[in-house]
Amino acid sequence: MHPPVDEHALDELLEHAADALRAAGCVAVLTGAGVSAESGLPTFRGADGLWEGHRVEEVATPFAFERDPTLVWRFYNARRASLRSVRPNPGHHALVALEEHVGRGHFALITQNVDGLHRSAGSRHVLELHGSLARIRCTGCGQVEERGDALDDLPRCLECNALLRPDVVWFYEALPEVVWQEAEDAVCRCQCLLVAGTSAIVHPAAGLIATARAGGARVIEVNLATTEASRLADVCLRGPSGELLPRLLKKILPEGRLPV
Ligand code: BV8
Ligand code: ZN
Repeated sequence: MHPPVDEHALDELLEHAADALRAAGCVAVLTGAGVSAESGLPTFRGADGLWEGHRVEEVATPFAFERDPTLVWRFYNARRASLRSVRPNPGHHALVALEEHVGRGHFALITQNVDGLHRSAGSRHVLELHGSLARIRCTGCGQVEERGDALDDLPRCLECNALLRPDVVWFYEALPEVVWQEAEDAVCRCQCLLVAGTSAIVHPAAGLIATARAGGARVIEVNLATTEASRLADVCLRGPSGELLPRLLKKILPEGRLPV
């Protein structure tokens, strides 16, 4: 668990972070699995870093799918099933309020998460770098569709009978070009990048933090622990995003009030 918090020091840091956000005309946010932890979804590299007994880097690859598509589908079907019982947490809702406060066209929420919780919380401009668990893609005809329902362990395309796959970006696969370009543009344009709930280990997503800094942006990190992003951050807020993001927004929003 994270170290005990000195409330006064934390509030000062929250004030610094609020100053950086207030001064920014354009804001970008980069999130990882940590922002969904308080919704009950396990992170990738948490205590055991295992998913259903597997390391994500071992099952989330095209080679694993080619070798044993049933194993990969069982891994994804378990995660898809858990989505049906989770809801956005106050951290997700705080980011919706931030987008509304900053204004469309001046805000981008870039996420590595595939759980769809930012969208279901109401975030509008969401760039899903690694795809979405609820979407599937045909390995034959390429058809893509939202399939939130339960799938069997070897789902096939109704059009061409080829194997379906989760529409997520596996390791050693390129990120979707258009989404990636938008994310790069957003961090180049922003004056403040808020990095929340990511270990900043996976590239190229993690590289966006250095890109923002190179463009002169202030970087704020919200995380339970020190990460690869911490050395690039102007302000490191240590604690759970579901608690710190609402506190940060209350400092920025007029009347300090978060929409319910
Ligand atoms: C590519 C979708 C090339 C699937 C995912 C060596 C160096 C650099 C790069 C590489 C390298 N070797 C290989 C690579 C490339 C590789 C990579 O980065 N590997 C890593 C492991 C080193 N990258 C790739 O393969 C990428 N593609 O490079 O392609 C290419 C180019 C052209 C043509 C062909 C190929 C593709 C990467 C995408 C992989 N897909 N997910 C799925 O989800 O099943 S990545 C996966 O990791 C998830 O998307 C996840 O979001 C992402 C990052 O993890 P985090 O979100 O950061 O989660 P993590 O558990 O690590 O951390 C959670 C954090 O939250 C912690 O810091 C914790 O303290 C904090 N936390 C916890 N609770 C809370 C909290 N914080 C706040 N509040 C809390 N309550
Ligand atoms: Zn097909």
